[in-house]
Amino acid sequence: MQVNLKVPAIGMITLCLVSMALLVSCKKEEEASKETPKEAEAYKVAAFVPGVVAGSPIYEQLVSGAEKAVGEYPNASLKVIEGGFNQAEWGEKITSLAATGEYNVIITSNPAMPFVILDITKSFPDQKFICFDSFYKGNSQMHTVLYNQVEQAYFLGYLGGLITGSSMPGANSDMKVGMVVAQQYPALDKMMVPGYKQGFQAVDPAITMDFRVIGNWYDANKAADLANSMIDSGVDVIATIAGGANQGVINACKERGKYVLYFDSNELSMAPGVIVGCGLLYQERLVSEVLKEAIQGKVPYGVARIVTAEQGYVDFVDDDPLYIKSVSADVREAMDIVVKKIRSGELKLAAPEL
Ligand code: RBF
Repeated sequence: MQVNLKVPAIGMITLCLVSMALLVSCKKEEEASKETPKEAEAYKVAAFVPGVVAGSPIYEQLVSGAEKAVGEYPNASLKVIEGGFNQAEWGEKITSLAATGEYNVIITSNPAMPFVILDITKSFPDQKFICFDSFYKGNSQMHTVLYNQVEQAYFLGYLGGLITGSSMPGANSDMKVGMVVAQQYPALDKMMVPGYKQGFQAVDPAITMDFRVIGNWYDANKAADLANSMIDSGVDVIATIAGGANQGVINACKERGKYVLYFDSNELSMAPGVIVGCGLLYQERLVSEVLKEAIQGKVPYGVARIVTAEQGYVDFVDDDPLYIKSVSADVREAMDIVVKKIRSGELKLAAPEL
């Protein structure tokens, strides 16, 4: 009897195990089929460039970073829209984009953009926005990431301070550095100007700054006029934050044997020996990372982040042969110490919330 009973019992157990395994595998398939259409759903990104791409590395990187992220997802696509230099038209142009209802996310970059977008979020409550190089918290449709620009400006200010007091061929006896900007805005006034000042004053508190405003992001002629007038008054090194108009500062310094400090990307090869220092923002990497998070539904909308040199998003170009060639060894040695301190977080330069 026992033997007879054992056979059907083993059969029953086997049957149970087989059906359980079948159930589990069906469940897995069900879950997988739930994920497949989601992954295959189109994910459309619009990149709104507030200005023009050419001549502005920070915008070039916005586009290349977005292309990189979208390129990794067969279902994702990217449309790039240049907003042009008339800032009064940006809101209207973004409104038209949001009104299509086509884009899962609209990305853009500069510190003014969250404020251009705020009203638009009210009219289009389903539209999501990611603003790079900017700070705004508490709007559930918007995620922002700000660079610690105090750090970028400090790198260049420190180098400027060292150069103006150096015996490099273009340096004179005046302890004067310059800064040319396209326009004034809170991020510039609260981070870049103070960071630059802290930098050159850390070299020597007696150094003064000649500060000029162009009035737009494209007028290279006016930028050259301003740079020439600064050089006339004893400036030997000029930091420039002026997009396409940077070219005017570069040309003036080239003609007069003076030095340029450049923000956002390594452009040393654009004017070797003239552009002697470059700050770096890893905007391409940041845009690509954040956009991939967006595609995966992981972006914390409503949150504002600040990224720093210690985290690897802000830096100074010290490994390019052109830097080594055009900046004297004593200046580079002094610069090395400060660069290491900022990279490691030993020298903390806090970025204010904007
Ligand atoms: N930076 C550029 O390189 N090109 C531009 O056309 C440009 N336009 C800007 C417009 C506004 C209203 C603001 C607030 C900033 C702009 N920036 C531009 C500056 C950019 O966001 C960043 O602050 C600087 O490039 C320094 O990293």
